[in-house]
Amino acid sequence: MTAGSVRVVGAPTDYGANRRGVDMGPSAIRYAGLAAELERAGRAVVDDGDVRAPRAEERDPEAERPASGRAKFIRETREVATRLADRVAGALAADELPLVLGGDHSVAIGSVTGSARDAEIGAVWFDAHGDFNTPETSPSGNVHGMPLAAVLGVGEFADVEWANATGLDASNVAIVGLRSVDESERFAIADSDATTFTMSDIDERGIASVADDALDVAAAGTDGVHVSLDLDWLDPREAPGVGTPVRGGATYREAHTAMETVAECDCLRSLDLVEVNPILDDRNETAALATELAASALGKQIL
Ligand code: 6HN
Ligand code: MN
Ligand code: MN
Ligand code: MN
Repeated sequence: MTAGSVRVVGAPTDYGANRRGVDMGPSAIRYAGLAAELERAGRAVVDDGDVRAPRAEERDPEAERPASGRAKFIRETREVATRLADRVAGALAADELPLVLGGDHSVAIGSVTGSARDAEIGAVWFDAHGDFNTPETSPSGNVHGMPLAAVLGVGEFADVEWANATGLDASNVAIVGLRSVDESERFAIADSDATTFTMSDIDERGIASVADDALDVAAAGTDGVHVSLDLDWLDPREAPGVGTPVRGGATYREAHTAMETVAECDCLRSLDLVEVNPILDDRNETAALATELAASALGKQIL
């Protein structure tokens, strides 16, 4: 399943989040040595540059409004998601593995819809958050809290065609590492067929077993799995450069073990590294960690 070459695509957005700076994530991750690290993992790397993303300052966040509720910069999110989906689908058609560099997590609407365009896929979401809000339930109006609901067509997203991933069924979605879920989001997750693993599950069962189960859920009956790695899945002590840090996250070793489980699954179809915010980071260490984790997911061996 795992394709040989990796095609890197940056999506430099920050309007899906409250705090500015995550649009510099793609540069920071490249600067941390992504290509060299992936080459050490035995992968050929093609860098496709960045998709064009409008600057937040030039746009009115409420220029376009959802039918109800709030979704700031939804028009800009659609522009980027549409462009990114084409790039991701193009890489897959060329038998390459798309690696998307965010940007805030709203970019995953593009990577997932692109990955699921011509295939049945599953998805594993490594995240402190559920990303299951809709414009109606969102406490913030920030679209980075909505991408899973969007691609699954939850609530008002049912009618938002550009955001729905045709080849993804909620029964093939697993969320790993949950520890910050909004009240209304909780019901939406419970109502869906998605499988959830909280940090407590990881504490009790160990990450190897949890990651293995999550990948089984996602891979069952599909053509491959999209892995969306939100760096805030990790504990803020390991990954300080994120906009919405939550204490009590995965450790450095747990994160590597999870990504090694991804490599072993031999089911990886596409990968996101999102929410790296260089302004909030400490000497680019979160970006460096993101490159290391990508290498583990793509099969880097110690010996
Ligand atoms: N992320 N649940 C909060 C919200 O505003 O909807 C936080 C979302 C964070 C999303 O980190 O990708
Ligand atoms: Mn997220
Ligand atoms: Mn998150
Ligand atoms: Mn299916």
